[in-house]
Amino acid sequence: MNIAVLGAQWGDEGKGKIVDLLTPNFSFVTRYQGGHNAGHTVYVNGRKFILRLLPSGILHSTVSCVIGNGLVVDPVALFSEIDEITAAGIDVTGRLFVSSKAHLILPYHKELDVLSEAKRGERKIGTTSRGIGPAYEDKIGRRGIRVGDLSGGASRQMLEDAVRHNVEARNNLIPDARMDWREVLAGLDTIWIRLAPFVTDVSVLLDEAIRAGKRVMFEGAQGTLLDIDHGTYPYVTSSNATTGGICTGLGIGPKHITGVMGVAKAYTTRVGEGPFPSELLDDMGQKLRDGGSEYGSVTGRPRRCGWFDAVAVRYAVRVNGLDALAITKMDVLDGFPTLKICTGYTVDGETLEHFPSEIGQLARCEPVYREVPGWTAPTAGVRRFEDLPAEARAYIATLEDVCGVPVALISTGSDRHETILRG
Ligand code: 2SA
Ligand code: MG
Repeated sequence: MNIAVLGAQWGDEGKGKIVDLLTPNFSFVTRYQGGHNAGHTVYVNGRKFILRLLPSGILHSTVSCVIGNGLVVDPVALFSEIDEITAAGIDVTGRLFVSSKAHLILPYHKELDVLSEAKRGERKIGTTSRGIGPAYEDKIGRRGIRVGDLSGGASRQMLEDAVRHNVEARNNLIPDARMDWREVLAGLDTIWIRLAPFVTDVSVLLDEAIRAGKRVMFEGAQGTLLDIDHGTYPYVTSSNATTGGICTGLGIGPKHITGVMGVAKAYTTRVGEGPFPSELLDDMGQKLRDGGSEYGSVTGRPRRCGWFDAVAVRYAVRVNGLDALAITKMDVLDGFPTLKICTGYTVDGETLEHFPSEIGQLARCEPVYREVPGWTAPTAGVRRFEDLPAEARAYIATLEDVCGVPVALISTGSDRHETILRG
């Protein structure tokens, strides 16, 4: 089985832990979209690793990791991440592959990200200011610079023209800017020296591996509701975090994806701007933030917290074709006397059956809640479903019922072992 593990909410669902846990069953772990805006936290032997651009499987020395063409790669961020894990005794030599077709995030993209946010004023997206959006803009605008363009195989003149054009365009946008395109070009030559050994045709690599019976995992970043097409546009990231992004982001056929697991927290969080119907702006929201340490793993921003939103997760089930859910951070709900699950939305006196596509309508949606009893005995660290308090088992059964898919995995703590695997 080649399975996808992706976010069923607004990101930060705890995908990193799930990917890390399942990795021993796979030969490859691949990323297909996004960039170093992701922050996948994995604890190994009590030690915390935050992976941004590298697939979470990198912590296992026998697994090969792939950065697909669908990503935007900031080489400086990539090298510093490689340095960090190398210093921790993890060697990436010969097992990290970067697509020659991935687009580069260059020094001007970050500034353009910040500028674009400032220009939007109150309508800002709340981006991670990593240059993700502007790099994807260049890609779609057909002026982007790809990893393989640095190889010298392509025309040097074309690369030079592209860099000059992009830097000049950026200088025209930023007041008093005088970035020198020659310096940027020289920087690319230095980058290539270090990047070259990792660069490959990822489509060929994966297709051959899968045909030879090797197992591949597809690791999503961000989440379904941050997807550029299916998320809460315009409050989204600039890539396809949903299953559709896997084929385009790696260059493989859909039949190579044999299963899709969605990861969702036992409640909901969101970082950045945009509508969030089940958001809790009261003490309860703060309690979830404190209990779940809900702060951006890359930017440190406090995450907005709310009850589990089954309308949103049902939507993720449909858009991604989810086979099952992994429910994370179950232990954060320990000790709440009662819990709420958002099972529907009402808007303008009408009950909605489906997650709305129009942002204005979503912003006006009122959650319809089902109140369920909490549990007093802790779920923290529990490893067998039977050992969960009855109310926690009932909570999971309700989630299965309202989301329409089985819950195959429950996380009861941050460590690999603090997990319930079902069937
Ligand atoms: P961007 O930078 O263009 O991708 O931002 C656009 C929106 O996407 C959201 N976004 C995220 N949401 C949750 N987690 C993300 N990764 C980091 C983490 C974020 C952090 O794991 O904690 O450290 O703050 C992530 N990346 C992008 C972003 O908030 C915008 O709403
Ligand atoms: Mg995250």
